[in-house]
Amino acid sequence: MSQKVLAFEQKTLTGHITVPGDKSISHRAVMFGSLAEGKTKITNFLAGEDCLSTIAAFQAMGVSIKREDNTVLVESEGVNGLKEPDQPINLGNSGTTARLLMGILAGLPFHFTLYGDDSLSKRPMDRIAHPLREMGAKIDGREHGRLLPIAIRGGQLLPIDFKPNVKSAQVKSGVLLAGLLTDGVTTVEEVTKTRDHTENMLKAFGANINVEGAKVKITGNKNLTGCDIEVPGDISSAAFFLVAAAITEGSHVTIENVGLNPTRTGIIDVLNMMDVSIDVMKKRTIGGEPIGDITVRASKPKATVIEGDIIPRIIDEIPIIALLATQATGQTLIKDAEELRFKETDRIESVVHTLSKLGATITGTKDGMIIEGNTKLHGGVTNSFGDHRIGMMIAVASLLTDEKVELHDDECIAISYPTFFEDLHSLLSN
Ligand code: SPQ
Repeated sequence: MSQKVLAFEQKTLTGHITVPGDKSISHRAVMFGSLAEGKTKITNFLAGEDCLSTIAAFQAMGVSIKREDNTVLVESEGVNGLKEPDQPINLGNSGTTARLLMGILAGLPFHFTLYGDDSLSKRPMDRIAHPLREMGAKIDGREHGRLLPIAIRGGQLLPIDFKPNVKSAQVKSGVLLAGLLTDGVTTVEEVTKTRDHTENMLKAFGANINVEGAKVKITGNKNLTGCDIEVPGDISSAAFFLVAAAITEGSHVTIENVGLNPTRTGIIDVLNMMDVSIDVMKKRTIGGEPIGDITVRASKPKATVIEGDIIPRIIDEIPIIALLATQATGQTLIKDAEELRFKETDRIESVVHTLSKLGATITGTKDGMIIEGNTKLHGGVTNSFGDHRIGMMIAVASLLTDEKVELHDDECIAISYPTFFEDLHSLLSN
């Protein structure tokens, strides 16, 4: 495990950067390209470790996938060209690969074994195994299929009408992908809308999928056709620099070509709610997804209450929002975010532990956190616990400390943002 000493002399961030491609969209582009007949060219692909696990999984099923830097070419004969893998499939650290892939594999006439790293092996898979079993899938694994390693004997499935009891785009997507491989109409009805990249992109690949309010309907057994996908910059990665600029004196940062899908832009709403100076410009659309440039200037943030339907729209940004709240005037409350407990770490526990170590006054609750503002943070020895978003939160926190911050296990940042430190250094050196 590697470690970094974070001690920046210059702490003002200025300039323009682009962040790497969106992780959720990159995964889906490889998966749907592999299910589609013909060629799919993916540009601005995120070559982070999680998305590389998705590529390897489909290569193991015989799909030709070639990558040169951030461009990926998928050539597939479609669903009928997929083969049974010779070996168990390693999902690494990636929850998205696990849950979406389970939906696909359940409908293929083969046997699969899936496993992941220590973190992924603790994350719940029953949320997707249950509806897939209802559709007729044969799934077994540790704790009756709640935990990886998991074995799937795929085959002919039946469509279902499904109302998930967790707010999860991965569960919705896994069921829709299983639905794609059945005869008939599968419906997923969410209480709170989660990210909708699966719905948008399946349509672009030619699936018969319709969104009617909170309901998504997919009619199965429709062949997909390869297409070109340009991946927007990942707003979840941009969030680290948006917050860094807001809380460091004199900063002024623009992040270009960031994805602005409304199911993902809760961070912009939160920054506005907290009185951060933020502008979104040059709004346009690429490959069916809205994008734009976001500028943030150093601000005097104010505390807020974050709860309800916004939570799925900021779920991956909550660690960095918690850091922002330590610098706000007043007490910030985050509620309804129990899903944080099922991420790469229990992100309520890991955020509270880490920020407390750096001097924050923060308390974890069952479903969120209570964070006191106006806090002077100090240096210390920290650990990402293998969670990329905790690692990046620590790096941004170190911009607020007079003393050095030791970050242990920093290499996990490559899971979603391999060039994070290069981009940070470039903004600090202007
Ligand atoms: O893929 P993974 O490991 O689950 O990654 C995370 C992340 O922080 O990058 C969550 F830990 O993002 C998820 C996100 O939280 C990616 C995702 C997707 O692409 O569909 C959806 C969200 O998860 P969920 O469980 O709410 O559906």
